[in-house]
Amino acid sequence: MSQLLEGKTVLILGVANKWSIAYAIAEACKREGGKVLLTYQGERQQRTVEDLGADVGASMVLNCDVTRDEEIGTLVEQLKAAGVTLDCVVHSIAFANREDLSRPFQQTSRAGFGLALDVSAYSLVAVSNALAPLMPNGGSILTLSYLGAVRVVPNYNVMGVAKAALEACVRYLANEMGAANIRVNAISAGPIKTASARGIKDFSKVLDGVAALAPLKRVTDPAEVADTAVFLASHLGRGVTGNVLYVDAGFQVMGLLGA
Ligand code: NAD
Ligand code: IMJ
Repeated sequence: MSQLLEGKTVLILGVANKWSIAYAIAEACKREGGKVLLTYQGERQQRTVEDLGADVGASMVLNCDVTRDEEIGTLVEQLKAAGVTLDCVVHSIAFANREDLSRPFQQTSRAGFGLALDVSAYSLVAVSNALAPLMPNGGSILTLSYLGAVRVVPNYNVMGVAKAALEACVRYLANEMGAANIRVNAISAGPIKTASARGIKDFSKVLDGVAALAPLKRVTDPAEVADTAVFLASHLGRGVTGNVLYVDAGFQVMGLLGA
């Protein structure tokens, strides 16, 4: 069987541990013959991500906190120095203050709003602009979104606003980068039990609700998100840009829930 990412190099930002959606994407990229490079957020994650990198044959595992322009700059310099060119960049990063994901949305502070949008939306713009020069043959940029971008999901709050901004960034970036044959898309994934879901009030109920109500009558498996990421990164995705693809067991098509 031919492999979909043979000869392609994929940089993946957002692996924290083996449950990360980004790690499932790294595994799928490796399976399809892609060369995988990983970044991690600060020293605290270095060891874990280096170990996971070894499991997917990552040739480089580099530091990058996306809120720091100088760290994005250093990342680019390290890649350039190693003579790397990229075919795909996966942005699988989000953060909001925990208190902003539990108290009423209307109480969101200016600082909390800024932080959520900086980490979860602006970082896609910064990373895309910095890495585009390393994609001389065109390529595919991919980010992860959630239904809370376009519908009200209890407690998602400022993250929903950040994901709405992220999806708009995808469209504006896709328009500008298309001339360089760089495609920009988002996958809107159904709820998955990762570190970013840990401690979220009633998350088990969210999963049970989706399993009961979604057309496929089950929750989303990270490997399904990863296979769609492979499609978008590969030649098969060459006609798709500026899009948000739902990989959510069909949940988003439902109008009346529970009927
Ligand atoms: P995760 O916690 O494993 O991944 C989030 C990643 O963001 C971590 O690796 C973390 O280090 C990184 N990050 C946060 N702030 C950063 C910063 N300043 N610089 C660099 N990296 C930073 O959880 P996940 O569920 O795999 O989340 C990945 C993406 O998928 C997120 O964008 C999330 O919103 C999205 N998503 C998750 C779900 C879900 O239910 N788990 C559903 C849809 C979309
Ligand atoms: C997160 C909060 C509230 C409801 C939620 C989620 N639902 C889902 C998520 C229904 C599916 C997970 N998700 C899609 C995210 O994007 C999570 C982002 C996130 C999670 C945390 C938890 C820990 C923390 N800050 C966070 N910032 C962003 O301190």
